[in-house]
Amino acid sequence: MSLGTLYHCVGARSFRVLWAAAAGNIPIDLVMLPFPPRVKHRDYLAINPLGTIPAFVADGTVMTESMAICDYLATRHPASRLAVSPDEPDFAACLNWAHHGEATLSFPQAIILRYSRFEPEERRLPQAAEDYTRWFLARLRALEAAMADGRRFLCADRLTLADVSVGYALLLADYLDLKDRFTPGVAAYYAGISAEPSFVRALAWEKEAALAQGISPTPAPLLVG
Ligand SMILES: N[C@@H](CCC(=O)N[C@@H](CS)C(=O)NCC(=O)O)C(=O)O
Repeated sequence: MSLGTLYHCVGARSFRVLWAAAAGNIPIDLVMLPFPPRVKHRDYLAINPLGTIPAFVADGTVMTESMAICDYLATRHPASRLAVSPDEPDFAACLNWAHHGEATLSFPQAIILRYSRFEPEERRLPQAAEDYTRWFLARLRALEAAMADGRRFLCADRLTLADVSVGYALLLADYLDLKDRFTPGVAAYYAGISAEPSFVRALAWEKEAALAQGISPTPAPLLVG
């Protein structure tokens, strides 16, 4: 039985939810929207007044934070083993990475996107985009340090919410043409995580759903720029 309905735009943070669902074999319904729905699909504001993506409607509640939704799915579907439980050594580390991916890594990416791609030409700010690119790359230092031992996953020797959160930030960096500026440990981690079968399945699911629902399969960050 479906755990809820995900509202998703190709390439947006809601990819984290799709990836978690694909990795954990968690049934969800998927509604694809054009980006930005705030402008191109005004009816969406009745579901999420912020107009941001994702929205996930479950049990009559609308959730609008990508990692909270992933946490919800992992908790409701423990067989997925996407969460690290309190009695595992990496419990605290997993929580920290799961928040780090959005709060520390994706935050500067939103500024880069806005001022290098989404704003009309005359409102773009190359200096802001470059400053926040450097900020983002500097914030990858923690990941580089964690990868020094060549591990494949961030926590608990398996794919967890930590990888879903941080891995999406790296996918977005790839869309932003920043992959060549990754340090070696980050580059190796991204190569491994983006080759994970669940990641590949989630990308295929996203593309298939977009085409089936009449939405462009081009990731939103690549639509302009
Ligand atoms: N912290 C939220 C951020 C949501 C967010 O800002 N989503 C972006 C897409 S990745 C968005 O909807 N931007 C378009 C807009 O602000 O209208 C999350 O993790 O889901």
